[in-house]
Amino acid sequence: MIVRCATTNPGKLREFRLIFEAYGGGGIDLRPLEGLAAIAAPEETGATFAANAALKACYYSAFTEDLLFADDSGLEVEALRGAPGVYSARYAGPAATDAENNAKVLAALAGSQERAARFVCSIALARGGKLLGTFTDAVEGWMTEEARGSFGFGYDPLFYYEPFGGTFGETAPERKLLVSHRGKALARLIREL
Ligand code: ITT
Repeated sequence: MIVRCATTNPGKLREFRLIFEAYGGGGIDLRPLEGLAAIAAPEETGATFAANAALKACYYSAFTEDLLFADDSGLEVEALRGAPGVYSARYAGPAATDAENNAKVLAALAGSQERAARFVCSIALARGGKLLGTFTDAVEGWMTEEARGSFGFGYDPLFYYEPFGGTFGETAPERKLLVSHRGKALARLIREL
């Protein structure tokens, strides 16, 4: 069975490939959505990860006959009342880099002892513009005071995961996927498929 993935984020795509490999493919042939770069991205107007994942999956699935999924994910920091949340990719501005977003979140937390945070991931599955399901999961951790490690992407170097004794930036991708928001949300989708 061919399943298309629609994401413009290379970090996410790398992780999806790894997760499908870890599940031995499960009879699923994962492929990126062809021509994605030429398709205008939809506006992410949802108030929740699940709403934005559904919006992206429905939109992009109109460009293929195959099943397609999209991911909406991000970091919720308790002391920042859930920010950056659904704005995680553009926290420091519409074209912000990971380094700029990380610097902004560290500045917002400067001097704060309250550093609990979670990553959340919603994955929506659709075909022909119709939503078939949404799968959400999360992982709890702590915000560090400086970036550590160069694995992963986004906020990984700032996210301390206590059971591993290090940040996701210091965690090999294969290990991150066993506990991560994305690994667990995709496992739910794979079980459904
Ligand atoms: P697509 O919409 O094309 O998939 P995007 O990067 O714009 O790509 P999102 O709107 O879902 O996707 O934003 C997710 C952001 O949340 C991402 O850019 C990272 O900054 C952050 N993020 C999500 N998952 C993460 C992870 O596993 N590790 C670190 N940061 C993550």
